[in-house]
Amino acid sequence: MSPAGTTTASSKQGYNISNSDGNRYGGGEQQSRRRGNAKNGNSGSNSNSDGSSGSRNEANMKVGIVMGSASDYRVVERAEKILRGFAVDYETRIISAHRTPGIAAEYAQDAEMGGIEVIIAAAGKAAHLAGVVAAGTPIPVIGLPIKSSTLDGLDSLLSTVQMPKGVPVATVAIDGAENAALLAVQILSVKYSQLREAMLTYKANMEREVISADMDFRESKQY
Ligand code: C2R
Repeated sequence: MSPAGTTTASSKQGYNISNSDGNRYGGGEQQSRRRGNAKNGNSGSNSNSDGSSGSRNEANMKVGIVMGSASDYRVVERAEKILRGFAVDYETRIISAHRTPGIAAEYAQDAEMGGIEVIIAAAGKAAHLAGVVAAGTPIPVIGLPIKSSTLDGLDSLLSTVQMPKGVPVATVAIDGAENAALLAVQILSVKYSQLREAMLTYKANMEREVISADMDFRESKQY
């Protein structure tokens, strides 16, 4: 039972963070691959894109990303990039609470068993995906509202964030893919101290970049 496709990525550990633009925060070597039949990242074998047996540890599968449609991927791929930068494993799937309700429920139910520790759910329009997934799992769910309609994403934002009490969805900004990934990293960093270190470095780099931009700006204005 597989939707249109599944993207997975895994990275060897190592955090040699260099900048805050989403390029690379971890020194780990990336291994990306497509796997069409795995329900989640832990169900497959440890083979890399080159088919060789990888050093990937099953315990590395951390973030599950679901998106309501392939059309959301232009935003979601920015979250993947951040996760790769932190050497956090992820798996992205196209699952819709509206169009594939059975698979959505099954995904939520099986996520924890599959080793997923945080879920990012991206959807546009009447975005019920994050809420439905959150209803079916104790794992924290980050809602990523996608701007995909004539309402500029306000519909997605409200339908993601306005959850009834008892079923929280930690919602980021409309198309806020980077923050969705960063929040996922921060949640994981409670358990994985190396991610906390990486996040501190990320923040220090970001601060340095802004200070440097400020200096350049003031120099150009000759203040
Ligand atoms: P199409 O581009 O496939 O028509 O989808 C998707 O996330 C997408 O942004 C248009 C939009 O519909 C959204 N969608 C949802 C859900 N499933 C798909 N909001 C859901 O289950 O909430």
